[in-house]
Amino acid sequence: MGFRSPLRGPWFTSVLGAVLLVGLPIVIVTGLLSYIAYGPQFGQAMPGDVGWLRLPQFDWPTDPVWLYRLTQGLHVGLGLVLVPIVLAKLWSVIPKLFTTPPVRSIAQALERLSLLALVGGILFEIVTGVLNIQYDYIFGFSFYTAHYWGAWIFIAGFVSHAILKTPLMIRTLRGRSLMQTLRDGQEHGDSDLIAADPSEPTISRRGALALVGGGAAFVAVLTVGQTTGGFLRNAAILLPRGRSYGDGPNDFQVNRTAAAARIPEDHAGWTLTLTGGTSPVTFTREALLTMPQHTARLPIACVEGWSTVQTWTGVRLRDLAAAAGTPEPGSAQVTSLEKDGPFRQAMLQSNQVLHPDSLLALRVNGVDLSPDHGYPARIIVPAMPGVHNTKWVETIEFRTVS
Ligand SMILES: Nc1nc2c(c(=O)[nH]1)N[C@H]1C(S)=C(S)[C@@H](COP(=O)(O)O)O[C@H]1N2
Ligand SMILES: [Mo]
Repeated sequence: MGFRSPLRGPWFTSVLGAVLLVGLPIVIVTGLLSYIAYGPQFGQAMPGDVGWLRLPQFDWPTDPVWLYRLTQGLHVGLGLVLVPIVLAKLWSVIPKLFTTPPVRSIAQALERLSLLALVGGILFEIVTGVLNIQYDYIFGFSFYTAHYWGAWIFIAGFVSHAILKTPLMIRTLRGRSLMQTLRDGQEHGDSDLIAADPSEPTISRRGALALVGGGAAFVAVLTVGQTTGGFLRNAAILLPRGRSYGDGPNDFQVNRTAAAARIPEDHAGWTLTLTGGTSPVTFTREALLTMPQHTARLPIACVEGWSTVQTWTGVRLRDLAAAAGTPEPGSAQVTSLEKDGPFRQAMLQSNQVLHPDSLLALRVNGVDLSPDHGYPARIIVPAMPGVHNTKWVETIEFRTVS
């Protein structure tokens, strides 16, 4: 096969490789942190049983309050921004992927296997990740499970590739200055990345780098609005869900609407039930409003990368724990009015119940919660993944075990 672009060469590949060598570990680590933030100790991270790939388990912190907003914003945002660079890097090494004969030695067979994990793994992670933020769980299998196992295959490929190739990358980048290479446009030396019979360039090397960088910048513009909100939110077309809708003070991202969750519209008979003490305790919404109210500015940060900061008012979870007769719970199980759906319940860690800003929110931005944001009451806990901030809460069971 003739791959004749004069742009290909070790220098071009190395520049892209250096960017990915810095960027991809951030995407990997923040992704694994997201798994831990979901609370695998409660069996509520997916996949549940990961055998010897079990990550260190620790209670996800509640401080700083923007922690998950940062880690997951980076995971999704940086992950998207790096897509054009990954594709350019793959393009730059295409001749290598098609060398003949495909296998010459055992060492080379192993190297090619690691390339398969690297290339297959990253393409799989990009496709599953992008589809998950575009559509509502369209997979016949669990997105989380697929994305988790895919990640480990990719990590294995990435680590072996980085060990094998980083020395060559450093040598290549040291050998020629950026300016020098951009100026004369041609790659030199002896490398099977350089076309033996190059065609006429259709674009300069400078232009090629600008194209790739511009692609990444363009994706960045289409992404940052998911976190910044405001004008750029309209440009965040890569995250169509979590767009603002609602009225007045309730006008901020809604993931699942009350209608979609089939929450009844009439809450006249609603009560909150707390269990775990000697006997269950129930509260009407009026009764909750007569308890001490606390206000906190806290983010909701979704696994899909979008986030928003709002001002929530309600009863402290630790006050509710005390009212239930369990002032120092080891954990708490929150259950929603929602009848089914994967997010109808969540387990909270002890630190998430006891944090002074952890609330059963009744109001947001000075008004009652809207039905879509969880009326009559919802959970809001600092630094917790959005998904565990259960809406339309019906019961909380405080437990002694953690
Ligand atoms: N009962 C229930 N609570 C839920 C959900 C849900 O589907 N059902 N979605 C969760 C998810 S994934 C997120 S990101 C937040 C979003 O809250 P918001 O719609 O008020 O912005 O609510 C969480 N609480
Ligand atoms: Mo979410």
